[in-house]
Amino acid sequence: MTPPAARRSPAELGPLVAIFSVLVAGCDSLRATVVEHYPSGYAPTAGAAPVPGAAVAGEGAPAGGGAKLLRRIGGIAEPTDLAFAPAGMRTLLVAEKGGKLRRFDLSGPEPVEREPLLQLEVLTRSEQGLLGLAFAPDFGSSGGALYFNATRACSNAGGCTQVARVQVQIDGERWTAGAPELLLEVAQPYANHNAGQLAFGPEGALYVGLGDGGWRDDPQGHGQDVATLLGSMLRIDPSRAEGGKPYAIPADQPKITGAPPETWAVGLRNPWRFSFAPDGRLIVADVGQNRWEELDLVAAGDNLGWAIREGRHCAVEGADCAADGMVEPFYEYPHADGDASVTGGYVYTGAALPALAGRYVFGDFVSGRVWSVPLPADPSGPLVKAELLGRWQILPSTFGRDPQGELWVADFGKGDLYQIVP
Ligand SMILES: [Ca+2]
Repeated sequence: MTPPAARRSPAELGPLVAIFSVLVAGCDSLRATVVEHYPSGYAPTAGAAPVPGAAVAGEGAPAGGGAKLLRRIGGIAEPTDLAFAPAGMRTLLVAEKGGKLRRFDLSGPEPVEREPLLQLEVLTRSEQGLLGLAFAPDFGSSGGALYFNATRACSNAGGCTQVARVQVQIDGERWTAGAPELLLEVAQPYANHNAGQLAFGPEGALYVGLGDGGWRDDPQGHGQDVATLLGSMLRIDPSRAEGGKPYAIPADQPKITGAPPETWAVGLRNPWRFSFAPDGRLIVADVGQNRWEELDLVAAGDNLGWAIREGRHCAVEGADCAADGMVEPFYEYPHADGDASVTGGYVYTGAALPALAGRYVFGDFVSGRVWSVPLPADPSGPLVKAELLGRWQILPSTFGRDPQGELWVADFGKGDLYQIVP
């Protein structure tokens, strides 16, 4: 079907939908799925759009007490990440794909926007852009280091993932950022699967997720090639410089034969979002290709299986795809009924939705469904079961968790930020 002119095409929706245009080049059925998923709601005037300030229930019969979306902030251009400053600072930073880093004061009943903190020059094709933010663990009321992950111009024609930091100074309501200091640069062969998340682990090291470098079927084999940083989870200690690099390698880094010292786990396709559970375990939502989206509990040195495995299945049907030595997901869901691209979230640690206590909340970027799952003690056991919170006419590009443990979700398409409420 052809969408009416008032609706945006997948390409216009930006990188995370444009991926499907890229991925499904030659696969019209999935392209059609993406387009047809938006029968309404993507024109700004569509009647189904949520009302500002009102909580909007999702479609379906959510288990576990249900949830609604309360619109807190609008007018963001393609939000890619939400970073809440530490407790007491009542500040939210919002990354826009185009490179702007916006700041909101949450100390009053309604968010108040302050001066943008940064406007970075970034590449913006497909899944490129300003993609991730992380406050240093010791960031405080006088400021500190803020890290970002962005695809930027470099000597490589495909662009480079750059992980960099800026020093932020806070003087009352005024935040100022110094010049970016480059920490890590990785050439990207394609404009998709650039991953994007940054997060500090409980031990204080910085985790960087890198996708397989893009296109489809991992044509350069980065997923299982441990010698490349692509297709891997990296872990660095940016609090000190060592060995000629502006960061150090943590002393307990896993030894993966043939891998660069930054490598912490391998076999990832596109770990767009990941986070840490309260017990310290790393939860990665690895975006799938043809049939399966997956959630992984990842430990040091793990091989997550891409591009041999997709979910708990062969990535290529009928291929030799034994999962020997690979870690399988603890949850997977198929591409069906509009579901096509997982967006990882957080374990719920808030108080407003007791039914979600201790459960991991995540969504699907294409269908707008949001679910929760329990975290199993043994991730290699039977797959856990998900409970649907609801389905909304949103493109959930990222979740955020505020200092109270309440969850937010960003709609990439319309640029609204919602809080998940009872
Ligand atoms: Ca996998």
